[in-house]
Amino acid sequence: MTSFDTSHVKNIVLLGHAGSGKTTLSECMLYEAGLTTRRGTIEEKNTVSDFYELEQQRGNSIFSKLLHTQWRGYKINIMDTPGYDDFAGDVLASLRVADTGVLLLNANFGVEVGADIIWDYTERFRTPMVIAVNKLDQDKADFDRTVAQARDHFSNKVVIVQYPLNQGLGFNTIVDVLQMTQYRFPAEGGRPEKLPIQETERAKADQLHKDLIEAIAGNDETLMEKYFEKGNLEENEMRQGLKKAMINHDLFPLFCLSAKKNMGSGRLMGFIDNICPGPADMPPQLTVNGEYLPCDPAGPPCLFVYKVLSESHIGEMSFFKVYSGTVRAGMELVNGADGAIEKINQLFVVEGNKRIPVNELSAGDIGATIKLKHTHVNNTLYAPGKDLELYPIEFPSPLMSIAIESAQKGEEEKLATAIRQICEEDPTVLLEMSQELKQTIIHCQGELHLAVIKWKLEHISKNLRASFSQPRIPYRETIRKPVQSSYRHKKQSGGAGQFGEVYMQVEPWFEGMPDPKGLSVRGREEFQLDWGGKLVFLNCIVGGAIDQRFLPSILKGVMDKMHEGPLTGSHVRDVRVIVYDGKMHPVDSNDISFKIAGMMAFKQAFQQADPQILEPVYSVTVLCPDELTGGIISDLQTRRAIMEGMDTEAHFTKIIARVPLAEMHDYSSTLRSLTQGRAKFRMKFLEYAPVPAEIQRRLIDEYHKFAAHQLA
Ligand SMILES: Nc1nc2c(ncn2[C@@H]2O[C@H](COP(=O)(O)OP(=O)(O)OP(=O)(O)O)[C@@H](O)[C@H]2O)c(=O)[nH]1
Ligand SMILES: [Mg+2]
Repeated sequence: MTSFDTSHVKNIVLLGHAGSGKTTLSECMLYEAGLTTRRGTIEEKNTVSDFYELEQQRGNSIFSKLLHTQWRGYKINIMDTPGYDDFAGDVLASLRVADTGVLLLNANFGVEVGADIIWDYTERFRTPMVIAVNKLDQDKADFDRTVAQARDHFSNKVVIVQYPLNQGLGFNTIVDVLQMTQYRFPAEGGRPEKLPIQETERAKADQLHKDLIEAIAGNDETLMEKYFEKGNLEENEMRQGLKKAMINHDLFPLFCLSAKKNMGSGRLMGFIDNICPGPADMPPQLTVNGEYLPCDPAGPPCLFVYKVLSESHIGEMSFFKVYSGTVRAGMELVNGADGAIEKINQLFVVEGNKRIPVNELSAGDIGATIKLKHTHVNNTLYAPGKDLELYPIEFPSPLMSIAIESAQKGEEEKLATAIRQICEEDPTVLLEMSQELKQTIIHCQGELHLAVIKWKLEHISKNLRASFSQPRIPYRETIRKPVQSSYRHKKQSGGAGQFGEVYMQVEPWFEGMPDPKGLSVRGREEFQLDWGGKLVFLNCIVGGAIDQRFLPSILKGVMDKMHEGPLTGSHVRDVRVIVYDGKMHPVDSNDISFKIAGMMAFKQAFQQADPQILEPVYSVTVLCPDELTGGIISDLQTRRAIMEGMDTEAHFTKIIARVPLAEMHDYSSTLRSLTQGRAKFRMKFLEYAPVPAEIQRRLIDEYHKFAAHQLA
């Protein structure tokens, strides 16, 4: 394998809604470049990219893949990404390192929701974008509608480079208005005949050519002057102008494809190597410490790890892009995250599940290495003595949580290790060991993502048996009225006795609350509780009824109950406790006596103070096509949602509602089946709110049964 210099590398990412044809296009690209002798298909389960059994079973890509071709002296790294939004993390990671995105649209359906979601991501990275209208061979293909939707949804700067002459079942001809050529493909696709544009299409092609020139000139003053002077632009000027406009995110050229029949992919690759920006054309990377790092093969070596994969027989494989310098096998680099030295023992270029060893990779290129010891996704490795850490990828926050436990005693540690390995590979899987809920919880992107996690667990160890359940809800307890109580703890059994008596008032706490009337406050402690809300503890004891030294013990007793509330064992919040009287015994009073008295007085008062269970409420935002709002709102109403309003965001209708977390458990799968995957949602913690009375009764009953069961 020859190594490629920076100016001969292109990094493209294939993007699009699930099923738009990305993997099929990647097969065409490999075939066109002569890397394969036969195009694999999804149906025959033999594509280079979808090599995992799970992908073949489902007929969908699940993991992003790195492929590459050599094409007219260029190395084109191709990242094929999964279309399902559950795998958005992989899409974001690939976008981070790509220099051009190719967004596939299915000509049958126009702009689907996945494309809208992805477009948002590409705006975040300002990735130069090419749009490819695919499946033009299908009966219901509608090119004009797809272009109109692309302009409407993405940008009016989507500019036609090609249009189909005969879309639908007999599709075989594309008119190219950049080259002003008509391409007619043989029935089996591949290399087209290049023809002059036929007479009947001349006027249309001329007009689109003019539109293209004007769009290009409109972004460049020099070109605009030339265009005014000569009424035209040379092909070379158009190329340069188009490239510049793509880099600035100003123009989005649009192409035609039938990936299935391999029509159009050769010209698309020609455009990629000829015009699409390469790594050195893109703005330099900004390092975390504010310096610019140009993509220079002679600069200090610096690489960024965007993906990690574990393979049973080779261990951990790290995928990276070289952002500066030339990385050579055997080199030692520093990991910016912890300062550890990593030795790059072997370098590879990657072809699906094949690795081809190379000696070096230049700035701009993408490759992989194995057996790094301390390196994770989002780490930057660079030359010792430098400080070149790059900004990390911001992965989407989780949308679904599930509790997991080992189904076999003694396997807990094995299971934990396997989950940690999954988290290492997939930064959108988060693991939480919740002390409060006494559960191990996995946070992920949705039902499909969870199915993949389960599959990975099995893949890591066939014998691991895990069971999954709905996570408990972190309820809170509080009170609604002030109550006074007292408790005397007295114990006399031989030796030293125990005695402590406490009088307290327990009140709902609120911001700006005045001090109690008729009592003088001698001591005040305020606690911002770890679980939210406050405890205010006032010492209003008169005349030394209880010694100052016992106050911390009383507080400790109260705090224990705050930790494990009297109603359901949930944390208590927003309470003010006033200790205003009590009694001591000269010999028997001690810390433990006052701790018990404090705890019991608090518990009694709490139960009489109109106690209330609070539940976490989330702000839920659903984005969907307008016609689906009715069904989504009716479903939300069955989840005790309070509708907050509707709006628009990008091309979605936005529904905003407040929904208790307890009602959101299955939301990702329900929303998917309700809308055939055409809607997406996000949720954010808002506040704790009172649960309705009947739910409070049920929760208390359940807790009592649970506690009785624990005691039995
Ligand atoms: N008729 C027709 N079918 C196509 C074309 N391109 C892809 N397909 C079919 O569409 C289906 C989906 O194709 P894929 O290549 O798996 O699509 P993808 O975008 O990779 O899908 P995900 O990986 O799930 O995101 C397969 O059945 C393909 O055979 C095309 O141009 N014409
Ligand atoms: Mg695919």
